Amino acid sequence: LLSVSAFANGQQDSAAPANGEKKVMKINAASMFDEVHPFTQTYYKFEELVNKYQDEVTIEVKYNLNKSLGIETDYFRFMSQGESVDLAILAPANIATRVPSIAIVDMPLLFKDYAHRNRVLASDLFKAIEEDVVKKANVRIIGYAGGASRSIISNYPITNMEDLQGFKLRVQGAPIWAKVFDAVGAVPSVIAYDEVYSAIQTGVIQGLENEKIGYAQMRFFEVAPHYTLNEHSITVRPLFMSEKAYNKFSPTVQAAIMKAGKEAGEFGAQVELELGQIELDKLVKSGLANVHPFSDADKAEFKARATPALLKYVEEAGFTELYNGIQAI
Ligand code: X1X
Repeated sequence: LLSVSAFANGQQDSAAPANGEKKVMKINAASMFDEVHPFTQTYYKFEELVNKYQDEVTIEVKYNLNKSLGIETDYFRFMSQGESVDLAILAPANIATRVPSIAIVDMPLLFKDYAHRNRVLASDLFKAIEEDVVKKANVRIIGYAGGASRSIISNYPITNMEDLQGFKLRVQGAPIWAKVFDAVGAVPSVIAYDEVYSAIQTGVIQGLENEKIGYAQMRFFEVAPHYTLNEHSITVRPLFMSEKAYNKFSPTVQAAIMKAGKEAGEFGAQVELELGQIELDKLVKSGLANVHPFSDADKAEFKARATPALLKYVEEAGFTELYNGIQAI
C-alpha cells in the first residue's frame, strides 16, 4: 500500500484514475489498539467524513492496528519524518520532548470537568500550540479525541491518599507527570506503554494511571486488578496528520480534512466516554477488576499536594498566561 508520503516520494499511484474518475489517495493510520477502540473509531469517522466533505479525490485509510507499527512514540517519529504513518492519535506527553508547549494540553488536574475541557477546546487557546507543532515537528493537529478521565490502577487496593504513599507507578514521559505523582507521595517512573504489563508482573512497579478503555484493552486488570476512581486528569488526544501527507492535498481537500478531523475527534470523545465505562463494568461483573471510590476529601488533598508542583512547572515552562486563560474560561 502506498501512503500519501509515498506519492510525495514520486512513486507511481497504483490507483491512478481512468479519465473522469476520482483519484484514490491512500493514507496510513496507526493505533496501539483494536478496531473497537475509540481511537480507531475516530479514524473510521474521519474517513467517512473527509470523503463526504469534498469530491475531488477518494481518500482511503489503511488501518494499522494492535501495535503493528509500534506505539504512539513511534507514530510521532514516523509522521514527523513523513514515513509510514500519515494519521495517528497520540497522547501529548509522547511528543513533549520535541514540542514542550504541548505538555500543558494534557496536564494532570488542568480541567475542572469534561465541560471545561470542551470549552477550552472550542476556544482558540491552543492555537499557538497547534502552530508550534507544525513548525517544530512537521505534524498537524486536525482534531481532538480523548475526553476520558485517567485514574490509578494498582496491584493492591488504593482507596485514599494514605494508600498512595510509596506507590510505585509508571507515568508518561512528559516531566510534569512524574512531578505531580512525586508531589502526592507516590514513586513514579517513566516506562514505555507496551512494557507496563510486564513491569507490573515482575514487580518493578505496582501499577500505572490510565483510562478505563486502556485498562481493558491492554489487559492491565490481569496484573493490577484495582481501578481507583481518583480521576486526576481528563484527556485531550490530538488527531495528527503528517504535514507531508497534508501538503499533498489541494486547499479544498485540506479544508475537508480539517472539518472532518474536528468532527471525528468530537465523535471519538463521545465513544470513549461510553465505551470505557461499558468495558470497566464488564470486568467488574466478571470478577476481573475491583473499582474503588476516592472521596472528595482525598481528591482535594491530592490536588492540594500536586498544585504547587504544577504551578512551578507552569511558571518555569513559561505557560502562566495560557494556564490562567484556561482556568478563566
Ligand atoms: O499512558 C499511555 O501511554 C497511553 O494511555 C492510553 O492508552 C492513551 O491515552 C494513549 O494515548 C497513551 O498515552
